[in-house]
Amino acid sequence: MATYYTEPSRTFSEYLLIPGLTTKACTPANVHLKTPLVKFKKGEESAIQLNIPFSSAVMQAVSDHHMAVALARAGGISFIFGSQSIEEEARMVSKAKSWKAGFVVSKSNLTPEHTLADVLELKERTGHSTVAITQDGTPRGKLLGIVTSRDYRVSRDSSAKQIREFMTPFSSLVYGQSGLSLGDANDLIWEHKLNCLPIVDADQNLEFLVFRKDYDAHKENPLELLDENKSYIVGAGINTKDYEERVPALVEAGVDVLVIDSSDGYSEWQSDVIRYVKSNFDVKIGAGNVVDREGFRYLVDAGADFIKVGIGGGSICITREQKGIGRGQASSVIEVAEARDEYFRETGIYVPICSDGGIVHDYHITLALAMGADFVMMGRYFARFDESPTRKLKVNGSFVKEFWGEGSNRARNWQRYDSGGKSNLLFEEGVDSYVPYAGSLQENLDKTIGKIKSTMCNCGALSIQELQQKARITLVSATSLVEGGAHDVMLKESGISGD
Ligand code: RVP
Repeated sequence: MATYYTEPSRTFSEYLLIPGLTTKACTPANVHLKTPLVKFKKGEESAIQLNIPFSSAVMQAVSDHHMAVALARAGGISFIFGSQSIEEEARMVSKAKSWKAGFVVSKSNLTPEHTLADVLELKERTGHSTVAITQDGTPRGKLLGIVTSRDYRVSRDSSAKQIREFMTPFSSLVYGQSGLSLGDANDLIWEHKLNCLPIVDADQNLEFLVFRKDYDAHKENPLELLDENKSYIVGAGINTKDYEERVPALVEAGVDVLVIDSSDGYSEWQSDVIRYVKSNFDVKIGAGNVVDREGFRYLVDAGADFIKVGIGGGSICITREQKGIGRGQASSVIEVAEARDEYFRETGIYVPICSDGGIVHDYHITLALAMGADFVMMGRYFARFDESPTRKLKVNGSFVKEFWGEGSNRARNWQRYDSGGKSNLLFEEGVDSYVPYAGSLQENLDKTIGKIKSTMCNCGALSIQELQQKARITLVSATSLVEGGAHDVMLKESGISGD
């Protein structure tokens, strides 16, 4: 007879945190979000620790080398998608690994035809006083000059003055050629008393800016996740089919950590992959996805360094509808976290778990952490940003970005859904969609992290570990959910004019 669970499987929106005592020391500035990525023994530290508990999904529409650099710079990790050729994936890993900390893609750009008013407006909006002037106004366009606040006087100059009249033109700029090392860039900065050194390619197209202040202390990215060679830490996805060719290529490219990307990871295939990797390479490997104690234990016994949790909760995922398998994300995390703690008590080995998929609101992240996740993996969240690899389009007057599932016909990642049959995707388990465009990763992360830290203070917790110990979590009734949003008021519509 089948086994029946007495409890329904639940999702994050069904829970809330109840505040604990907030001491005066418990301020967001004192909260840290450091968290282990890979397993470690009691009393020791994890060999890789994230500075923020975020990872980006192993998906074509989310994690390429650009995302990997941007997220590592912020303190998290990307897992570059594996549903591409081995060569392409290895190339992306190697690009991300060779990206040098200190080189930034220019965030404020205008053309010579723009005016002083545009410069001032941009400065007000972004806070950056250095503006790259390129032919087409893009961060990678032909560099024609630079504007800094030393180039104009707001009190004297007309705001209609064109940039071409007051920028420092390319002919007077000190610049570096692409391929310059950070050390050499810094020498130029000091020699010429610069604040910013543009790096251009052979065709004068702008590649990066190197700021004096970035080199000095990496102050802008105090949380960046670097290896001992000051390269960003980068992850990559693998599958249970071509791992004997893919893993050596990724290791050669310098990958720091692998993850077996599968919709259902409780399988002998995964166990084989973990054992192969462990006996041939010195590289960390995560496995999954699982939703219960048994799945966790099976993959941990095979040697996995972390376990990914979640089936069917992803925003683009239709696995539950198509196959009738899965479990509410909250219930999955709660049970696997219990299994992880049990395993730790028994063996003294702590195996981090990652809650993957189904994060809709920022507070879902805090709940996942409070329920025992060590970090989360998100697809939709990151797909909305400039740094994701997909096209930005205007649909019905609003900017959107494309976002498609690995199990959709567009990605055709059959290896992720394979259970030993033919080498193709028999039916779709994901959809092709749009998500609202949301701007830059860092701006959004700052807001999300601000909310998480604030909630942690409400709960009296200064670290994720403390949150997990102290959190008090309640189920919410369907009726009380209504109370959580704005209710019994008439919302003002934007754009209504007065008198
Ligand atoms: P979300 O953050 O809700 O967008 O979920 C992302 C997760 O969804 C991925 O990390 C992966 O586990 C899962 N996914 C990716 N593709 C598909 C699919 O096509 N069904 N599901």
